[in-house]
Amino acid sequence: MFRTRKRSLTVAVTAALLLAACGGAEEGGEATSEDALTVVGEDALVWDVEELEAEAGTVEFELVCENVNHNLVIEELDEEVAECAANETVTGSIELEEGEYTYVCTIPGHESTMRGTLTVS
Ligand SMILES: [Cu+2]
Repeated sequence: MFRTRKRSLTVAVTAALLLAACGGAEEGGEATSEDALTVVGEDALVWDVEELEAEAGTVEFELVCENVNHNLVIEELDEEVAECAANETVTGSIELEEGEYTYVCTIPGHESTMRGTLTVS
């Protein structure tokens, strides 16, 4: 005789709630015209923030380099605001009228991925 033994399989479904608490990835630029916009050039050749806002006039940047050199250029004006060596933090400023600008690192190999939009109002 052939006996089939039935086994009751209890599948415990554990609902894992993965709340990715991405620290600090807020919309970076609530700075007033007095405050510097902080931009970090990360080792993966990306900016930590890709959208910034500022008021027209003198716009100040704080540029932080992780372990790779970067610069910050306002592409539309072809003007370099700041450049930093590895593990360095520098500041720089530029006069900007209202408009939308692209801040880019022009170091060869960085330009395609290190791009952000700065809205000046
Ligand atoms: Cu760079």
